[in-house]
Amino acid sequence: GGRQFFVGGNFKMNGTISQIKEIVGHLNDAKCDSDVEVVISPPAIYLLLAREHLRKGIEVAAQNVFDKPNGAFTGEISVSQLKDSGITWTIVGHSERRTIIQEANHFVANKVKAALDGGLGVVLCCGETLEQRESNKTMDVVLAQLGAVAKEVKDWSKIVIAYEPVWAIGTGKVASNEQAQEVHHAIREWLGKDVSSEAANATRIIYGGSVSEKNCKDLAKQADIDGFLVGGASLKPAFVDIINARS
Ligand code: G2H
Repeated sequence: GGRQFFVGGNFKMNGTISQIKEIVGHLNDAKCDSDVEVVISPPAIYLLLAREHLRKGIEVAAQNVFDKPNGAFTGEISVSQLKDSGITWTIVGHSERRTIIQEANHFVANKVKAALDGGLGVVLCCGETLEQRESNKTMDVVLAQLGAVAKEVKDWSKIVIAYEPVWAIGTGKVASNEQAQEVHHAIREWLGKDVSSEAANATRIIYGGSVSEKNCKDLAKQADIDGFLVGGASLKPAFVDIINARS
């Protein structure tokens, strides 16, 4: 208990200038619970636009970052460039990057380390595919993803863990309250064993995968669910209902 509720909006590769302005304007006018940490993550090309129009108190996250300092890395964006632009968070290791772009666990871990070293907060994603779940490999997969980070990073105070079962992402097939709670609890136990008891108590573990204004309230009641990473629904006015899931 005592962990601040965290709700992230992952816009993925969606939006136009006018749509981003509209979403930001809606958030600026919305009544959000004051004790919820809210972070939105538009595509890279709109990060500055969102930061410029968004009110104070809501932060902006990149959807990805590179693990090396500025230099000859065509197409990439550095931690220091995000910082310079007022972007204070980054998502790392989203399953769409792990599966479609084939980012490996160690590459994801290097990005987390670079981001933390440069002073960014990190939403670190993990989660299993349907095939892995059905062959009882859920925790092996999730702990291999998180364990790669634990090798590089001792201080987890600026990491938010997002558990996103791949089979629940964008499918409308949300994990049940019990399925999500079970994995969140196991992640917290692992933090206690392999990182520190402090990390186990303080780290926010948020759920992602077809979160909607309808299913968020019951998920938010689970003991180890400390918020959400919202994809599709973060583009809609219903995002505010998800931010306020606990009220
Ligand atoms: C999971 C989630 C946001 P959606 O990827 O990261 O997306 O809510 O659309 O399933």
